[in-house]
Amino acid sequence: QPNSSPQNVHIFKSKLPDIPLSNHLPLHSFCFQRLNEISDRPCLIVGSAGKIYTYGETYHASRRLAAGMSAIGITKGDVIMILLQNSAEFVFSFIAASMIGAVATTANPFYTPAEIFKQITASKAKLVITQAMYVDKLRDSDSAKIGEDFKVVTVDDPPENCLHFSAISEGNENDLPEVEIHPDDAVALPFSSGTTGLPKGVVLTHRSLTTSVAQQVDGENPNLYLKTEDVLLCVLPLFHIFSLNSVLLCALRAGSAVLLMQKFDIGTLLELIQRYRVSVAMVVPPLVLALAKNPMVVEYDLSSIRLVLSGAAPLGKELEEGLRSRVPQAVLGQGYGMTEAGPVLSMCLGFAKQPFPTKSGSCGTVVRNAELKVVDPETGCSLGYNQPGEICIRGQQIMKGYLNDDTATATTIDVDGWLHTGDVGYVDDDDEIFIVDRVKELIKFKGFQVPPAELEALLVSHPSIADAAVVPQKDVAAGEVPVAFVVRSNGFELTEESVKEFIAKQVVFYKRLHKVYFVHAIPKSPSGKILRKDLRAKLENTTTL
Ligand code: 4UU
Repeated sequence: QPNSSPQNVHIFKSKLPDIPLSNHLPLHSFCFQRLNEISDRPCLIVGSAGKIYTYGETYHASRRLAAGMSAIGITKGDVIMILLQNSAEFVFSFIAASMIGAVATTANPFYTPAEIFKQITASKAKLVITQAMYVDKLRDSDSAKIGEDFKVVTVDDPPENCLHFSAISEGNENDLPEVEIHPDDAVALPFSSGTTGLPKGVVLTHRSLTTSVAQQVDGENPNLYLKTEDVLLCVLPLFHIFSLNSVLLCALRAGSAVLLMQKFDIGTLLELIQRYRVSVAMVVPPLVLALAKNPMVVEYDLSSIRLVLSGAAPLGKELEEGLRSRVPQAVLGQGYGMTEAGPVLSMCLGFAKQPFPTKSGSCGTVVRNAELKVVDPETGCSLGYNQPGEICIRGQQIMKGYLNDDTATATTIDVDGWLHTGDVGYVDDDDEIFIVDRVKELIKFKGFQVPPAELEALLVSHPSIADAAVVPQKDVAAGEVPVAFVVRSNGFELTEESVKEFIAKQVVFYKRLHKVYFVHAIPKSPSGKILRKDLRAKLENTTTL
């Protein structure tokens, strides 16, 4: 590595000064540090029920739950799975786990049984908190069994062999065990495929998350200035790190209110924004599309919105302009995150207390107390301003590593502590970051991760498929959709429909294949790696294949 000597590395920093970090605190203590001051302020607003929990109520509900979890045998280092849509119970469960030194792994309740079990098995979850309607998905596995390998708690009427939430949520705070929590202990375990391969557990420690939240909302001039009077829209799923970190944890730290919505429905969303005077909205590009284009929007009063933060996928300039016309009073900007990066790498400085001017299309500036560099993907050489290359990040917020996977960890975080994102971008003269491409395999459907390796493994398990490759195809509504190149193994009987159906049965809706192209061979490098760039180029150059 000719360029690994420090004098050759061009390091980009925030325009905001570094600040002292309170990242020695356990995550829950950090989030409720100002509890005495704000205990009567609204914390969680459950949109569907109109129920409001104050900061004091949220804190104590979490403590009682922590005591209850502990009473059924969850101890420090144990993993619990939260398999819920956005709800107060989700929040209590996450904080309660932190309070007893346990680790929360979050999963999409729409996952298929196979997808859920991969995560339960890999994380060795001892408790799953979910809704009764998802319990059937937890029954049909030989690898782990309800009652034997893990317990199940449902927030509604419990089916057979399951406990009701009240069995753990009414614990006695005085029985809460004293646990010593080290900043390097894990607190969250989201799953991500990273730059290559299958989904892996991403070990985020108390230090990672307190650092990341502080980088956003702490300091004299916070990068993301949130006030106690703010109401944050929480419609993005909390099982994804964007919403968990930049909505929930940031709001708690700042003392703002969080409006929880179980699922996206444009009418309900608009109605709730108007009713609760939502002031800050974290969104993904498909949601921006709805807000920019849906005719219903003009019938509602959105004048309370002062800030819109889009992330998880690229936001086109036209879309941003479309949204601007709907909420002209608001500051619009982006955040750029990656689960493994803790997750926030950069954020719009237009959100700061003393804002900086920013450009549309930018993903913001690297967060404070962190270092960012751009490297040539071929040579590893560090690049200066305006030169696109792979974005790398270093700081206390990044993951500790992948769970039980030293090899994957070592290919993602190098010996100097740089996390390689697999994203290609550049930093312009005003320190604003622009993402232009991706060198990793990952496909993003509306901001959701679709790991090609997972679909490829399923495809080649089909008796009539000899080889397969999955790549992204551009799509107006979803950003990208997964499409497959398939080599048949026996004649021509296999149809596109049957391949699509074969996959659809085994995966969550956003991983479904949108197109199947039958080919004679998958282009590969001499070492056997799929030449994804060639396949992507094929899609761009040909309208019909
Ligand atoms: C272009 O998507 C995320 C996290 C997003 C996030 C978190 C906190 C955004 C703002 C915030 O405040 O994580 P993953 O792991 O699901 O996906 C990571 C990948 C990135 O590597 C990049 O390819 O998602 C893509 N991505 C983006 N791409 C994330 N944000 C952006 C963006 N523009 N703004």
